[in-house]
Amino acid sequence: MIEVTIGRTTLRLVQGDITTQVVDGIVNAANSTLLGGGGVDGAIHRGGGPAILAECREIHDRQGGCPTGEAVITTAGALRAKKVIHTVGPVWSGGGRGEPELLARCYRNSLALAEANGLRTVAFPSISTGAYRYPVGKAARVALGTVIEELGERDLDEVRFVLFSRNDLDAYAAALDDIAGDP
Ligand code: AR6
Repeated sequence: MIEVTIGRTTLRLVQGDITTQVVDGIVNAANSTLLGGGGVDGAIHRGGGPAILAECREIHDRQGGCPTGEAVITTAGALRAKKVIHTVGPVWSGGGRGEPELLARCYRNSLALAEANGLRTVAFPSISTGAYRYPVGKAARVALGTVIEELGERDLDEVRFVLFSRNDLDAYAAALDDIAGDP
């Protein structure tokens, strides 16, 4: 585990499964339909049960899903977290189509939604670096750079990145080292 303090917030990098984290809110790397998929999205819906999809469906019917870079919030169903924040990362297509800014908006909007809903502890997966093929080293810099910038504005106790593989944890650790100095 890697841990640094940014203002009043503890920023942690851990390797693990986001669905088992004991935090107020977990973030889902969803798609714009909000109606489920594979990867972390599939794991969250499997673990949380049908209550999550029911709320996603309501949002889908009300506002037509969720555009890339935006975020919405639902129950976490049977998961230990209280809420799931669903955000839609960009599909990587070389980096020249606004992918870094869109990815940064996922983190910004998710943190704003967390704070607006009174969540004190929030866990993120590595958004866009699976099915959406964003290179993990580049994504890690955007993710950590954005979160560290945002933490000046937000009243949160902990932001945790839950990386599924050792390789991803190493990429995030290297990015944190570059951005924040020796952790
Ligand atoms: N806990 C933490 N991280 C996980 C877990 C888990 N249980 N499972 C997978 N990961 P992806 P994307 C990691 O593909 O690239 C879905 O079908 C995974 O190893 O879940 O944003 C959606 O519906 C990778 O590092 O999300 C969308 O259609 C990271 O989570 C699309 O995939 C993200 O991989 C979104 O693609």
